[in-house]
Amino acid sequence: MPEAPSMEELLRNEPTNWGKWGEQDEIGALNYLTAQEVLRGVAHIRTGSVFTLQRLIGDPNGDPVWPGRSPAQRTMILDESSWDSEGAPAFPGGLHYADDKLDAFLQGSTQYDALGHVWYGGKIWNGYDARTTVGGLDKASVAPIAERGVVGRGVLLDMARFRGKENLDKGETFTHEDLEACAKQQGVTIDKHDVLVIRTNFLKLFFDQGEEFYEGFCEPGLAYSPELVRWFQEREIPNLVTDTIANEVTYDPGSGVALPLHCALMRNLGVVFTEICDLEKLAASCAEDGQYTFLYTAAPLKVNRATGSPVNPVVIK
Ligand code: UVW
Repeated sequence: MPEAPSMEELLRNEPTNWGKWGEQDEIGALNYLTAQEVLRGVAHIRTGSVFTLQRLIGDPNGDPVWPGRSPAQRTMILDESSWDSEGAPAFPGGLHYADDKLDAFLQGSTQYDALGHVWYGGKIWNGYDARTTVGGLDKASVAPIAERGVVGRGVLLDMARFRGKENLDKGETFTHEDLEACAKQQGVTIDKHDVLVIRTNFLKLFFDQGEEFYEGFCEPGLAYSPELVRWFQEREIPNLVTDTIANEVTYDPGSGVALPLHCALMRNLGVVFTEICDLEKLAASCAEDGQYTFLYTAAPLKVNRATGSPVNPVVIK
């Protein structure tokens, strides 16, 4: 394969939404989710069934993470044994309690990426200087997303079921046209401002394969094309939610470039990314009752200057 072009070269003709919501904007396409969009989502609540999309942090079977990151480590600080020894804390009335702490990559589980999480050419979302990331994100951190919250109509696109598979394979790709075809088969439309929730069930392989999962690591997912970027721009998609670690095919098969949609969608258009969701219960329910649309709600944690944050999105059908 020829050497991969630079991100600048690959995306040189791609649109940006920089400035569209003002020079100080830090939430990008979430601006599309107005109060009207919240009510449009609410109109898709039919039975009141609730689904939470976060994976368990500290899963005894392992936590899938991007290569180079490590799963969260929870440490017990206080438990009943803490009162065995002399010098244990003493409270009037004899109260005992448990405390623990987490040492975690903020992108090491189900998570929202901040818009300033990725960049190229020295500029992050909205044209802010990439130097504003040094020591912490002064611009476009996850905190403004957390402050805002994410609520709107969600639509599940079950690509694994659409392809008649238990899970998509390593490096398997799909396009916006495939998403449309999947929606059509499910009897729904992808409307302007929908939160896209895409199921691949690829992380099943993490739990089936163990360490082998990381050999030749290449997740399946959406593949970059100018048409796909235009489709996201025209549909004004606020939030891309998937059950993979990085929301797109790891290496663009056309160019070899790693994660170009992080740049074309997140950095340029301000589309917010949510990764590593567990969509299995939601997908089973949608397949059973044929209702693929719902109210999608999520709020990452308010972590100052952070590049991302764990989240437990809640879907109500
Ligand atoms: C990278 O950006 C490398 O990963 P993610 O978006 O999964 O956090």
